Amino acid sequence: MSEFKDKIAALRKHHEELLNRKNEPLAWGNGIYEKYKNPIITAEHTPLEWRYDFNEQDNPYLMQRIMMNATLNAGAIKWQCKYVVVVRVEGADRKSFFAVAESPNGVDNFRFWPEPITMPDDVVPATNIYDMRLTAHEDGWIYGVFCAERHDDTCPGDLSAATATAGIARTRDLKTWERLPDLKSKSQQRNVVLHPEFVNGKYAFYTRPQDGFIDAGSGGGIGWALVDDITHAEIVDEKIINARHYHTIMEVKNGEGPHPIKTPQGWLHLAHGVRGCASGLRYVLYMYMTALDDPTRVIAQPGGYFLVPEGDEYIGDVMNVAFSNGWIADEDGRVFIYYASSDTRLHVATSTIDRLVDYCMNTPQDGLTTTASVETIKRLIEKNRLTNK
Ligand code: BGC
Ligand code: BMA
Repeated sequence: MSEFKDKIAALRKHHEELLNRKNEPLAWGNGIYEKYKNPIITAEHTPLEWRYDFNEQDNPYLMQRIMMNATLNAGAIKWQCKYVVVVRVEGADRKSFFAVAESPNGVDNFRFWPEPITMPDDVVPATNIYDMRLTAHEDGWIYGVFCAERHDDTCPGDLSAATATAGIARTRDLKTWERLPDLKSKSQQRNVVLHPEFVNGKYAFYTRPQDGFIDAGSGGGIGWALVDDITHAEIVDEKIINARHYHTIMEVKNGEGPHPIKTPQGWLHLAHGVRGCASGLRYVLYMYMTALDDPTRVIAQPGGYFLVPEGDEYIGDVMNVAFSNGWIADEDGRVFIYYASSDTRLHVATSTIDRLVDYCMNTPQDGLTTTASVETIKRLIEKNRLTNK
């Protein structure tokens, strides 16, 4: 065998070892969910065919011709008995694209399908697309709602001026996608999510109105809007269902994660909250629940964060970020929470519907002041004193 062939064989072996690596839950977590030893998908998991030219004449040094930078913020769905994620893959050129990866068990052995998704751009073309939320809607389609980013041409002198809009596409097989017109809205929108059921016969969206590209603005929070026609979706009325507050984990911004999970006790929501600090923005995950008969009425709001970056998760392209736009509720009650750390790699945390509902219903609410927090802690101490008597 030639030296070139040996190099390829070694590369493939190394890659296979990475793809086949077993994952295991970490001990001594918080009891609410288990985090895992290894991230489930990194840039190195992307197929070698996407990165290397294997022709010896054309690539004698066996270099990566196209480098991959990160694998993050994935939509998720259980599909044909597989745990499937639609990953935001970002190349060295800072362009994100969507690619499907699947696993037999949800926690390891994720493999990408051979080609990235070709997302039709037959609407106003976007410069970058990212963060797809997947919704298997009761109308029979699987929808992908994602952020479409374009330069803001009203500011020709400013190369960083951009607009965020919700792109909408649908599919039956996760391979061929039909692009629908972007969601029409008075404001910019990021973190838009399609609710899985019709509400009053209409499509329902979780929205996140924002004043500017980065700035979520003064009054905002997670919004809600009903839409008659998904093929020409337009927000007419929007109301805020999960507002932000001063000195909380979501003081600056918040946004819906994946679509909520239906449980007998209510809709279970996963969202992200953002606050500003000297090192920049800190993104963490939090949960809340809304009523089954009215998905806009909050019935439980556990205080503080649910999941944050820890250890190596702090380090990456955009430090101090935990972000999730995908989870899978399995038939047996297990929940697979797919989250990315620091805009760099994808992880899983596992829990169950029962544990997450218990967490939402029994975690004290944020009293919004130090005094209230201390009183909450003292009530628990007193309860334990009585229990232990
Ligand atoms: C990035 C996103 C980010 C957004 C706002 C975009 O250009 O691609 O990851 O969420 O800016 O900061
Ligand atoms: C946001 C998101 C994510 C990203 C996060 C941190 O606004 O939409 O794409 O993970 O910023 O950079």
